[in-house]
Amino acid sequence: MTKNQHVLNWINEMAAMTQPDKIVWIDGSEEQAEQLRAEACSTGEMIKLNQELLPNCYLHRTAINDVARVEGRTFICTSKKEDAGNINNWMAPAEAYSKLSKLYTGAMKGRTMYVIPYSMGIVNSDFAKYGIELTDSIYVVLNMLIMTRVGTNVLEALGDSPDFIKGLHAKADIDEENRYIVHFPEDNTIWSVNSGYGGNVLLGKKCFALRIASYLGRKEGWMAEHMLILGLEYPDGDIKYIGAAFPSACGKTNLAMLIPPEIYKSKGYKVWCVGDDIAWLRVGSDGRLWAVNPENGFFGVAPGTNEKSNPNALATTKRDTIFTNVVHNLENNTVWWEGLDNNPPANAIDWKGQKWDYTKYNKSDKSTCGAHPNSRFTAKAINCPCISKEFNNPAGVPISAIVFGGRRAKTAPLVYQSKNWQHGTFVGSIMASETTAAAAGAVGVVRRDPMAMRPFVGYDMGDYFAHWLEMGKKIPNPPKIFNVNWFRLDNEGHFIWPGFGDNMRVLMWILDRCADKVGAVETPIGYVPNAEDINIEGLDLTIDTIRELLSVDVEAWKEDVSNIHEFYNLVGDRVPAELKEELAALEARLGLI
Ligand code: OXD
Ligand code: MN
Repeated sequence: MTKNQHVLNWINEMAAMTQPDKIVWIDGSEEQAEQLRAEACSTGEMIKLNQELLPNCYLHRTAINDVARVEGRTFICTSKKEDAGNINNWMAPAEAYSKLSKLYTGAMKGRTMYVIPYSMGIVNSDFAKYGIELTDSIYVVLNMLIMTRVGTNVLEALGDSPDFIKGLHAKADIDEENRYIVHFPEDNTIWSVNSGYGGNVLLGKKCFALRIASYLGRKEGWMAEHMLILGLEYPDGDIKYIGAAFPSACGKTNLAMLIPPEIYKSKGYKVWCVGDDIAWLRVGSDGRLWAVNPENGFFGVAPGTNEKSNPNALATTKRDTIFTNVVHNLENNTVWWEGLDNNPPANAIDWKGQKWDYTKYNKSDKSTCGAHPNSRFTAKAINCPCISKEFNNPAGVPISAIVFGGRRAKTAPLVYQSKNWQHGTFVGSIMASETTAAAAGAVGVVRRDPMAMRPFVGYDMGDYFAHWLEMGKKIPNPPKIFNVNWFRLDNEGHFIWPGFGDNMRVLMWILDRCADKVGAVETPIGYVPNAEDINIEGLDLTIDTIRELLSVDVEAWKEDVSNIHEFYNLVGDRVPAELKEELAALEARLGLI
């Protein structure tokens, strides 16, 4: 399929080590994909679902010990330890190559090595970056066909160039003790072994599009971020785009596919999804920041997805979808998960492959769940009813606002705006989420997750902050930066803000601020809305509740500041002076110094 010697030599070398019985090149054709689906069904690797109700949909179960990303076994292998930083696990490249080579040796004996040429971003566009993943898993091939752009055209676009990301994945024995997800940013290489779970093995996603891409972005002057991208259309047809970063499991997919509340829908407002997880951002020739979603599909969490929380995601999964670790409903050969509806199937198999008795299901005991809490759907972006018409535009979309957010019971107000790019970078750098404590109203443990990138920056976190500041200097017309918190709790531990589609009310304020259409109140942490500027028409909330949601809890912030100091100390020497100055200025405004 290619004469590129860099590609061929590398494949030969990897094949000599892993010793597959045969090598199959993936060409991106439907015929080949169909053959592979049939093969996977014949071995039990996948189950073909009811083709009338769920055309072209399949079910897969991972090993029981292999159901999520493994941050503890994820490494950044730069030649100097300090370049990987204090937040990442580090191993010397030579040590990592030698350790993993032993695990790979002979690992594909009796198996087939599939060669997947893929592009992150639209082939031949300015944003595009190419990768080749070698894997012995048909499940990986079929997921990559959904999540990325795969095919011979990628090899044509690559030509004779050595500029591609070399990904090697072998299932080996799915041995947890020897599971490694290892990145060599200086060699454009990713090695993953002993896992079959998506986030660890679909190497285009977190490994390439975030960890390696963030490293390349710093070198080349662009950004790779853990952000959804959405377009909000006004009744006159104008569309404004927002990039939003939230830690995993904070509702990125739901926000990206938001259905406007009736008060907006009836006037002709619409929301379009460009991406739900990853954004690559570059400065455009017009001086604005432009974004693409480098992926081609959604790898979404199934539990909790339903007609109310995310009807667009649900509709997207009705065809061409691979479900992983959900309940198999034997009554009609379909799928089910907790939070889909109130009708768990009576005749069903759980994610572990065991007969599942739904009457024993107890909401507060995860071990009784039929679907694994991190069970997933892999679905095509183009099947999403609200996919943006710019999804396939190689130029991307111009970003008006960047939104950060996490789960905070008290500390963060519903929304606030930073003062400028530098302050906005500070706001992103102190992002945090609290684990939900069981006791009503109790505040959980704070995990700082800067820009929602803690597990995904492919280099030192302090250098990453510095890169954000540098980028700010290169964008003549930068987006405004905001922070939101949908998760504020009342004293009884209930969420105050309704969330879901109603989050649009906050996005409207954000875009009004970007267009200089609305005022704000200056507080020690930034600008918050005047309560009457959040539209509550049609909501069962009073303006006083909005005031409460917008209030800045100075005592909580004072406590938070010491946690921020600890985190900056952990990040280490490379935290930029500008951010330390922002922290000192915040302390002064809070009356601490
Ligand atoms: C994540 C994901 O864990 O997108 O962030 O899967
Ligand atoms: Mn994610």
